This record gives sequence, structure tokens and C-alpha cells, in this order.
Amino acid sequence: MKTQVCIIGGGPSGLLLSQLLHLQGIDNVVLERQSRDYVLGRIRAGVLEHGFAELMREARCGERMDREGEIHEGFFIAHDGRMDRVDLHRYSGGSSVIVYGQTELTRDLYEARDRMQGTVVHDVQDVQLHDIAGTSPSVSYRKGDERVRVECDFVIGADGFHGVSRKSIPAGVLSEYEKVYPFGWLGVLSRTKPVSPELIYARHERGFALCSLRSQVLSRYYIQVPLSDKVEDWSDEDFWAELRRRVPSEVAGRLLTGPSIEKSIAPLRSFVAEPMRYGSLFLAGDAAHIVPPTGARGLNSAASDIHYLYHAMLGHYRDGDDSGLDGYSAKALARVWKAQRFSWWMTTMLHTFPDSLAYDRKLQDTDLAYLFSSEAAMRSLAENYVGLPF
Ligand code: FAS
Ligand code: PHB
Repeated sequence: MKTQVCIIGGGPSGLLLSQLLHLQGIDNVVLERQSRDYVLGRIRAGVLEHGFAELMREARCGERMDREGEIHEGFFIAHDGRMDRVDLHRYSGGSSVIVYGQTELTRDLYEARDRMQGTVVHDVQDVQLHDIAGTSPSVSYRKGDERVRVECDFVIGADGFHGVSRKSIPAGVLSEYEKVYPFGWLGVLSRTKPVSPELIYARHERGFALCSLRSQVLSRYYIQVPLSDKVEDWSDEDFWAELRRRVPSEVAGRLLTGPSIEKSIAPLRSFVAEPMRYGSLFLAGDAAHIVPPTGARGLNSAASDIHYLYHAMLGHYRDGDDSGLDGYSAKALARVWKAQRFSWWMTTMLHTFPDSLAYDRKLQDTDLAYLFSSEAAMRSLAENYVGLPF
């Protein structure tokens, strides 16, 4: 098989770039380890920043997002039994976010690939990258008992944290920066009316909680749990009881509960791999960086990688200009690290840390007090949450 761009990973990063390139006549293939149903069965991000939504529209995949997604102009932080609102619209200069599940946007991207007869190969095994530091890069994979080689100009590593791409960069070249948090998020999806029209991030001495949603009939809730917890340790009843303890009584009193249709624990980590380019290999999305979901920056950090790569590829194929490719890693990392900082800050402010000092907890109190007493602090939070410019 020959193509111009071989994309490893059929998650949102890989699919969005594939769609954008195809629309510009740049030939590409997507290689995905899992089946389509498996990819669409994963429940992940829920909040899209302005930049991601614009990219979806540019990729001609934004219609359902604009029809079914909810524009949110603020969210609440619950603490000390009360609720304070973060007015995103006011403090970001009129911007907002869209609440629209990653599952749905991934479905929209797959359907767009199908409509354009894009090449997405599922259930590929043993993907290997070849000569990415040389002049004849290629990617090989096994499908059934057949081994296939894809000759290409560029390889995009959009294969997530556990993918093969980042691991194909020689250890001596790659620098990895990681911070693992001493807790995880137990998430539940339920077919219930959301408890609040806007998200509620709750700080509580028992642990963090988040009340989110996917639609007016589909709610998404999280509670912080110790790393030692397993999903099977938590019955639905126990989950709902603990969530009620961590939110203000006015919220607990109107919480509608129901059976969980998905329940999982996600560990929290901050991670960045540098550089995001090695020869003809370019890393994008979770393959290069991970954030704790407290700042809703996970999926949204992938957006700017895709934006920069898309324009760099256009420059190369349309104008013979490689400045975008040569500058990709530094430019992407500059924005990635700002998302890392914001996610670390939100996580540190809102979670309980097992080994925290009384002094640390006073700083958390002060962070919140400063936030709700300073327009400058609120503007800083708002501009990060709606998405810094690309
Ligand atoms: P993805 O991991 O989504 O996709 C990579 C794809 O590559 C996968 O489909 C995988 O099957 C495939 N792949 C892996 N190895 C391969 C190989 N060797 N060959 C071929 N294919 C391979 N972000 C938020 O903003 N809010 C959240 O609440 C949130 N919750 C999350 C919960 C969990 C459990 C996880 C893991 C992530 C969560 N995230 C959240 C972050 C998440 O949304 C990611 O940022 C997003 O999935 C990034 O998309 P991709 O970069 O496409 O990576
Ligand atoms: C979600 O709805 O899954 C969600 C929303 C906001 C976050 C994290 C997760 O910060």
C-alpha cells in the first residue's frame, strides 16, 4: 500500500487529521488496533473548547455537534457547602465551551470518513514503524495472517498513551516528564436528568466530585477514589450515596439516580514526551501528552496538535514549505505545557491529597478565595478553560 500520510490510531486525533487532509486532497490511511465498536464503546471526554469545535466544522463534521451539543457559558465550583459560578462568557471575552461527548464526535468522524471513502483499517495487529529517521519511511502491520506494508512520506503517531509510535523513538532522543496523582476518578454514566444545567466541580474533604452531562437525558458523574479501589468495590448505591455527601445539600437533594450504564476508574497522570517529532514521525494527542481530566484539557490538547499538523502538511504538499513541519514540535509543546499547567492547577486546587499538610489545605482554601475575589484570577481560569488560542 502507498500513501502520503500514514496515521496510526483511529481515535479523535487520527480521524480528525485524516478527514482534514483528505478534504485537501492529501492521501492518507488510518490504522486502528481495535474494532470500530470497541473505539465507540469508550466513554471519555465531554467538554469541547472553541478551537476543537471550529476544527470539527472545518472538517465538515460539526453539524450534529452544533445541533445536539450544548453551549455552556459557565460552570460551578462547590466548596464549603456553597456554590460559586465561574462566568466563562464574561471573563473569557464572550467565549464558551460545547458539551458534546467524545464518543459522539468520534462517531461523526467515522461517518465522515465513510462518506468520503476514507481508508480506515481496523483490527490491525503488531504495527511497526520502519526507517522513520531515514528517507523511505513505512509502517507495517499484521491483519489476520497477512503482513501489509504501507509506504508513505510521513507517519502520524495518534495512537494514544499506550501506542507504539512514541516507543519507536530512540530512548536517547526522547525526554519524558510525568507526574502520577495518588488517586483516580470513578466515573458513572446514567440515563437520568442531569442534576444541574451547568457542570459542578466539587471540592470536599471526602474527595473531589464532578457533576457533568452528555445531554438532558444522559448524566456523567465522577468521584475521586483511592488508587487501590476497583470498580467492583463500588455498587451503584454506594456511588450515589458518596456523590451526595460531596456536593452541597441543595444539589444532593435534587440528584436523580439510576442504574449505571457505564462505570470505570481512570487513573490521573500528567505526562509530556518531547520532542513530538522524530524524522518523518509526528506525535499527536495522547501519544505525546496526558493531563488529569480536571481541566477538561485532554481531548482539547489534541486539537492544537492536529491544527498545527494539518497546516504543516498543507504547507509541505501545496507550497513546498516545510517550516510548519520543522516548527511543529516546539509550537505544539508550547501550548501543551500551558494545558499541563492549568490541569495540574485545577487538580491541585480541588482534590484531597492523602499526604497533604495542613498548610497545603490552607493554600487550597486560599486559591479558591483568591479566584472568587479577583477578576484577574477569574479571567485566567476562563481563558484556559475555553481554550488558549492556537
Ligand atoms: P486515543 O487514546 O483516544 O486514541 C488512540 C487510538 O489508537 C485508540 O483507538 C487505540 O485503540 C489506537 N491504538 C493504540 N495503539 C495502537 C497501535 N499499536 N496500532 C494501531 N492503533 C493503536 N479527556 C477529557 O478532556 N475529559 C475526560 O473526562 C477524559 N476522560 C478520559 C478517560 C479515560 C479512561 C482516558 C483514557 C482518557 C480520558 N480523557 C479525557 C482524555 C481523552 O479524551 C483523550 O485526550 C483523547 O482520547 C485523545 O484522543 P487520541 O489522541 O485520539 O487518543
Ligand atoms: C465529562 O463530562 O466527562 C468531563 C467534563 C469536564 C471535565 C472532565 C470530564 O473536566
